[in-house]
Amino acid sequence: MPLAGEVYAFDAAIVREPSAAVVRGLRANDRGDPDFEGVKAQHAAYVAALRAAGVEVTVLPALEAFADSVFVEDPALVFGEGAILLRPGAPSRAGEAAELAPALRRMFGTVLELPAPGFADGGDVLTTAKSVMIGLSARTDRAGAEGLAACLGKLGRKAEIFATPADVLHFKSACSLLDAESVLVTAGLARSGVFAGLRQVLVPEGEEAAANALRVNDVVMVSAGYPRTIGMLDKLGYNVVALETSEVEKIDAGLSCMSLRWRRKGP
Ligand code: CIR
Repeated sequence: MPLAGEVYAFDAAIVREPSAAVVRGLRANDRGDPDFEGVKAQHAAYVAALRAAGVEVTVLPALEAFADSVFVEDPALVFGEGAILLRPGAPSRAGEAAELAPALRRMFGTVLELPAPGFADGGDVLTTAKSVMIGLSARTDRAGAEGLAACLGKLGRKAEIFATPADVLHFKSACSLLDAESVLVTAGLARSGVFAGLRQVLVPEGEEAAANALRVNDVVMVSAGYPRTIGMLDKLGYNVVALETSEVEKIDAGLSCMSLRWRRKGP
């Protein structure tokens, strides 16, 4: 298993430019289409924040055929030890893993593929110092989660499978790692008891979407629309970077979804 600090120490990331098709991105509840220019601006600020946090970011070109392809976190999972090509659970996103494969094969010595059958989205995976947590959701089924656990075993990682609250898209829509001992979590997911052994920091009621924060090296990126969460994390001593996510939120996305992050292994 990784050293505790390694779970948020990243020096490399992959992102993908949003395509104009992003305005047709999947969403559970329609709050209007996102604005393409707005998504591009929010994405650019996110990439700049990753770079400012010390991460070397590889930017892949936009894919017009895949409306949600800017959310690279879902079709793959990456670690210093290797990458895993997943099988997204939404039919319109099924081809995204093949689109990522060439870049992953260039950048990783080991690239595993999720065995059939089953589906798994990277948004359902939270890596902690103790294990790789996989949430079952509308996108990640039991067969996919078990196949993923087997792949993780090949990379020397222990996996644990949990339920995702019914009202959220992905496991990580409701939680994120703040540091090796602490997780930012909605009250609903906290109640389910999945985070035994970790300090749970609850997002204030009404700011549930803020739970998808992103710890990268010394900073915690938090959606700018949630001032009470930002104030709380600030008071707890975290180095908060607030980023606008209002446009990507219209298609159920947040901060973790827009990158694949890892720490390269030394020679
Ligand atoms: C989807 O429904 O697949 C996209 N509109 C949003 C994906 C968000 N990804 C994530 O939470 N990891």
